[in-house]
Amino acid sequence: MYSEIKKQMPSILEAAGEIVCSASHITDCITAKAGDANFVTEYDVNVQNFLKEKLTALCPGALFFAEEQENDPLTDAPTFLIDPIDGTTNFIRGLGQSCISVGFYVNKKPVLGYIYQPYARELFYAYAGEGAYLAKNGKTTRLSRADVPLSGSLSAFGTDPYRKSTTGAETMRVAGELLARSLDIRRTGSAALDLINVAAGRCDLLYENLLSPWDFGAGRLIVEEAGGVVMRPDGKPLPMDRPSPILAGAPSACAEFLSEIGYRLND
Ligand code: LIP
Repeated sequence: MYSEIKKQMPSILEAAGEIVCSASHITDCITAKAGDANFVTEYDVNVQNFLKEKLTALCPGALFFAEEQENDPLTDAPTFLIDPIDGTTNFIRGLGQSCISVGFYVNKKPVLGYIYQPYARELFYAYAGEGAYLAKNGKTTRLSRADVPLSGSLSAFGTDPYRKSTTGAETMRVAGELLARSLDIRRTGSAALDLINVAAGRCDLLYENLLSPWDFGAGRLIVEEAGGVVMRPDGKPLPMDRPSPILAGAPSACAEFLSEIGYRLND
């Protein structure tokens, strides 16, 4: 099923990636959004509009749940969850660590997931029940991440920066606990990049106090199809219809997180 989407997505994402990589005068087109340090650029909107145009032609009638628009609640209808530039602040600063994330959901369940890292020209994708893959330099590799304990993990965390004035202390508590128990910790500034790093075994765990469905819509499927687990950091299932705290990674590392570190925010 969805063979035409599967066939066309790589070229659509490559073209979207060109919008990101060819951007110029980015600092001239920034708008502040609600919260601390939350920005959107003209390029986020351009990529989102480009993707909506191409995906509407590819899948007429599909709905969109995307970061840079007002969204109706997620329904059971076929829906694309889009973060046009995940890691917007990285994009603004030229850090080269941003991704384009597109998940395709039906009945609020992940069917297809795509994350394109345009600077590295790496396309990560997964089809539900059919595995996760990395396509790069004309070669496609199936992803199968090892199970490792926290002591053998490189642990990534996000800083929930748009709410740092209220959740920053908990973020740093968890980061300190992860540093004490893991090989080391990492913070990339892009949740989608963190999730593909977990799927590829480059990292082994991701924790963040709060992400939106467009941040993790594609990445959760890619991690799960690569042999990882994804949940809330209290062990409950990750909801797809609202922002949520997230824990993703190797099963053993995540189990230790639940028993040794835990989650203390009320949401
Ligand atoms: C960002 C995430 C990042 C998280 C930020 C924000 P954006 O996405 O990728 O990991 O810490 O809160 O959600 O806003 O750059 O698309």
